[in-house]
Amino acid sequence: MNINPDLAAIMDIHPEVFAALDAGRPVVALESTIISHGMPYPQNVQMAGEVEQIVRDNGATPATIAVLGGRLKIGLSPEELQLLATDKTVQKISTRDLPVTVALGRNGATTVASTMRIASLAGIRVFATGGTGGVHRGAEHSMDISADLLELAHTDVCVVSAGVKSILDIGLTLEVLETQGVPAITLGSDEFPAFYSRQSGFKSPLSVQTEAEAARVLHAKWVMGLHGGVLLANPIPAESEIPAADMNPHIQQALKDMDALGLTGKDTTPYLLGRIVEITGGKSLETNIALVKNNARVAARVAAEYARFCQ
Ligand code: PSU
Ligand code: MN
Repeated sequence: MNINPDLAAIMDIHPEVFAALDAGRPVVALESTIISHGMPYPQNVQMAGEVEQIVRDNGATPATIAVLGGRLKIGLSPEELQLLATDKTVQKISTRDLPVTVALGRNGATTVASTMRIASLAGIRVFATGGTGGVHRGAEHSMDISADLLELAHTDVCVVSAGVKSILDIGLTLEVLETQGVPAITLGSDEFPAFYSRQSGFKSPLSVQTEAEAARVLHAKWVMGLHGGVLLANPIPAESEIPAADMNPHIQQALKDMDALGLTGKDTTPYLLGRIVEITGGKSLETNIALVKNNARVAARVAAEYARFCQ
């Protein structure tokens, strides 16, 4: 591995992750905002451990990413996962926050955007999450467009997600991805999925049928020098989904409650996720956990297939 010494000086790559990267074996990055701000305790820490195990069971090494004490951490200990799951002072940090968090020696849980960037700095090309950020509803007035979309435009990482939550504007999100040259590819379906639900009402711009095909797409993209990420959308299994028709009224309610509180910016996604758990009596949390596990499984297989191009 070839990492510039100034960067290496602020980075801690877990020995197991380092060994895998050094040998060209498959590694899957995992984010930490989903732990600190995406789910309640103790389900969050349990999910984090189980997802790492699923990555291992499917032939790859997990690397959960965060910033702790100002250091870029790639691969966390069980104690560090517990800290992220319980310490309310840990901030949700996106790419714009990285310099301050590092310079001032703070703790931060990384979003899709900042996890992608750190993964890429360490040479990790495949990343599993739950759902990515996107264009928020009403963005034509608020300009609230997740930095996740901009990071996908620039950083060479494949993000495996269950699509985009319908708390966002899915149509506008797909438009921004197209403008930025980001392939949005659905695995095994012609319809782009909506996180809790398999159906979104939007046709997927692109699709592939297998993880091996997805890995070939990554190789083709990057070998052509087409920099930037790939969004690989992986629909939640039918037995775990909340159908779109059941979900939509819950989402409307959560959006209404958020407007009443006047929440904006980085607080909106954590609020909406938490409110939807309350409104659904915990059902959406089960669904969220099921889809993250499903994404970890697929990401490990994509990473294993992609590693064959890098020998
Ligand atoms: N979607 C989820 N759970 C999450 C997130 C998204 O189902 O926890 C987090 C991710 O870290 C994502 C971030 O990058 O929310 C997006 O936040 P924003 O909309 O503020 O960009
Ligand atoms: Mn935002």
